[in-house]
Amino acid sequence: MSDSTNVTPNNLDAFWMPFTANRQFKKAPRMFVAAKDMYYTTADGRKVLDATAGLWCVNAGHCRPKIVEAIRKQAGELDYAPAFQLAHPKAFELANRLVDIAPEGMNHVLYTNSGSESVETALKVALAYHRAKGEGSRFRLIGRERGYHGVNFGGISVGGIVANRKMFGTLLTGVDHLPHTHLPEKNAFTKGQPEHGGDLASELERIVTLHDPSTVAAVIVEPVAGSTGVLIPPKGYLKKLREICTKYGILLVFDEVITGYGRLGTPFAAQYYDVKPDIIITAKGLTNGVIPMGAVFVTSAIHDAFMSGPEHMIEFFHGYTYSGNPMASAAALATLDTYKEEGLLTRAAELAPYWEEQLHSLRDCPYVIDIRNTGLIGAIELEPIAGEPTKRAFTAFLKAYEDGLLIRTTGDIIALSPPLIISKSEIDELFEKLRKVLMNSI
Ligand code: PXG
Repeated sequence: MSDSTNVTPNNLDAFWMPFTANRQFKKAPRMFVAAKDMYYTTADGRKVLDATAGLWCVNAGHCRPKIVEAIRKQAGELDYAPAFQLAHPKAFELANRLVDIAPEGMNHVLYTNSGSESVETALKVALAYHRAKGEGSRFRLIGRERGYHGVNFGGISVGGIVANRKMFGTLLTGVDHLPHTHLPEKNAFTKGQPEHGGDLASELERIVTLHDPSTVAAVIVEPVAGSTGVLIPPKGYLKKLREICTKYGILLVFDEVITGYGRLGTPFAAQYYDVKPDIIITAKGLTNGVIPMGAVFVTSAIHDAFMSGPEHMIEFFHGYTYSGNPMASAAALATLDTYKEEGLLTRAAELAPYWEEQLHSLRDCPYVIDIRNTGLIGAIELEPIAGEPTKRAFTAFLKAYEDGLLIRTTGDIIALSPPLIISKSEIDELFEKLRKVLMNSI
């Protein structure tokens, strides 16, 4: 007899997997069939400690009862309601709850189904806002090298990951990029915010002046860049970006897809760094990763700029079939309840010192050239094997998986971002396992 935990599909060919080495994976598949709290269960029945919160999304840990129950209940009560010109109460209740935990003044929420869609939504709001105010000449968008803003055309245009851009033609026009802030020769083994690189924010002034400020609509950055290997903002950097944006009437957009919902020990990174953007992009942790959903926060000034013209007219020509859909809204409300009841939106602040100490204890392991951290995020950068970039870290990933630990790698960087429910003894287990991997296998 088989049950859902021991079924192995007999043909892996049809599913073209995302961001995966498909041929390699299909020769030796890695499958999860169950999860609870901090652990996955593999198809061959092993427990794997989740040091990545899935893909930075399962902030409250896996299969949490309130969230499971809310989804079950919602599925039997109201499965779907049209998103345009009609609604259901939970979408409004959720927006109010979100505004309550957001930085002051971020009073309105647009729903999406992913981080990538949140990015497109934010960029479109930014362009349309200036136009609504009679400043349609502001069409330029400024991103940053090594930025990741999802995989849709706007996001890869403002993004700064070469591999994600080079195959896809001309992308959006009118985009420029700030330099990235990764300066390992100066900042290696920094705990928290690096000392060097804050002045790189001044590059924004150069770029804006080059194009003329009247052509620039928005600047988009991740407060902490996750996908390109955990790049923590140098001291003063984000505040300086804010100053320059304010000076020239440019919107500042924080992409908080990974930093949102407690990752740094405050609900959002904007609060952690005490810098107020005009737009905040979120997804992932909003529903604990359980049902796809994103939310874009905007200030009243942005929202109100659209609320003119005849009242029967649509104010903003944008939205998705599944914007704020009932299942996702129910999952998000239960997620926020779980975060609140367990203090998870601030728990990373309590754990951060212990996390930092344990993480940096790996400094003596072979090939470690940098370790960096903030909140419940950590990165270990390894010296690449000559002529074979990414291989050392990927080998560590495979070995860790075999040893019962899920890590994430990007290039030769190991990124760690466990669920915010992790205990000190699970932190110990994580770093004991990782030390063994780094000492023995690569
Ligand atoms: N913005 C940021 C800052 C992200 O980190 C997205 C947008 C896109 O979100 P969606 O939901 O469309 O994937 C992301 C996604 C990793 C990793 O391991 C990071 C992401 C996704 C998958 C893996 O670093 N971030």
